[in-house]
Amino acid sequence: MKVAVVGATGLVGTVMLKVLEERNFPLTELIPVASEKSVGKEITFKGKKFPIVSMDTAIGMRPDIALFSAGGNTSLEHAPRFKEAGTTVIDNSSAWRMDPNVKLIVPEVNAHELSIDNKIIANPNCSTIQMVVVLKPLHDKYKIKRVVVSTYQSVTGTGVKAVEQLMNERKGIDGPKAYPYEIDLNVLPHIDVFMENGYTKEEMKMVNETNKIMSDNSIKVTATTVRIPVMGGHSESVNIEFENDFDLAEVRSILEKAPGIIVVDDVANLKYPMPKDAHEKDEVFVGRIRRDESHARALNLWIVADNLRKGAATNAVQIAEYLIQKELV
Ligand code: 2RA
Repeated sequence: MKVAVVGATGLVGTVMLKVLEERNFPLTELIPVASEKSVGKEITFKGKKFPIVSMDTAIGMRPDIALFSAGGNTSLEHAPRFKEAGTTVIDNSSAWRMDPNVKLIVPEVNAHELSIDNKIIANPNCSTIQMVVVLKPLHDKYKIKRVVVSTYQSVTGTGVKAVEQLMNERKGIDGPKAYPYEIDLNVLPHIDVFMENGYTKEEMKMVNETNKIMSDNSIKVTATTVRIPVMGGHSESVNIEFENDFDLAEVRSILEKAPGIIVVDDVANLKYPMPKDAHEKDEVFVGRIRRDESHARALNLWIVADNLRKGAATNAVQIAEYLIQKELV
């Protein structure tokens, strides 16, 4: 299995390489791809050195799978070229997510939709992935009517420059700015650009991607996405209104048995999910499970996951694993 990692030197690309190594992904050849300035440098994978190559060289090597994390424009330009060469592309950017001809996949939710014809597959937005992993088993049992979500997102979601801004501010030194305001000791109710309707693009991603992944446009979703000065992962406060009544103990049992979920919910002993505990893990952590006492059929949850792993790299690698397992590549 020849695998290209496009954007191999970026934050998510680096994590994808780490996840491929950790999960002993069955690759016979690794093709790291990055911008021209990195071509010729080497990355180490499983103790072996691999030269970083250009996009054209990688396409010419005809990989079986290409894991992309190189931005939307790069993906729009080059993913079709890999497809033409017979490669299956799994793309982390938002470029293809809402394309009606492209599958938007979270393996625990809708991997069954994949077929051998899907040669460009979209990886959802990190804040959407961790939420739908939890929504899916509850929707199957109780049918979700509406979701209200507020997120508390790590600066790692923005990238290296944002991490540098936070660390510089904590040290009291100046440096490059990823945000319009200080992020240390602050929160920014602003992720990505503002839209006509007053939502941000990040918020509308959560709305639109959730309906597509769940294959149910009847689910009403509203979101407020917020940037906070943490590193380990994204946190979300989620309120779910169901069509049907539910039993709290049964909800907990369903979540404890659901794929990809770890329930951490023992407030008597101060046990609840936190980004510092989710960091570098691949599961979605759920806690603070409780009835919404203001509504007969509503539930409150707290959901945390490492946005660079399950929110991006691990989800993409899990899609690739599924394709191999089902002989779709
Ligand atoms: C963020 N979800 O956290 C977006 C993109 N990674 O900034």
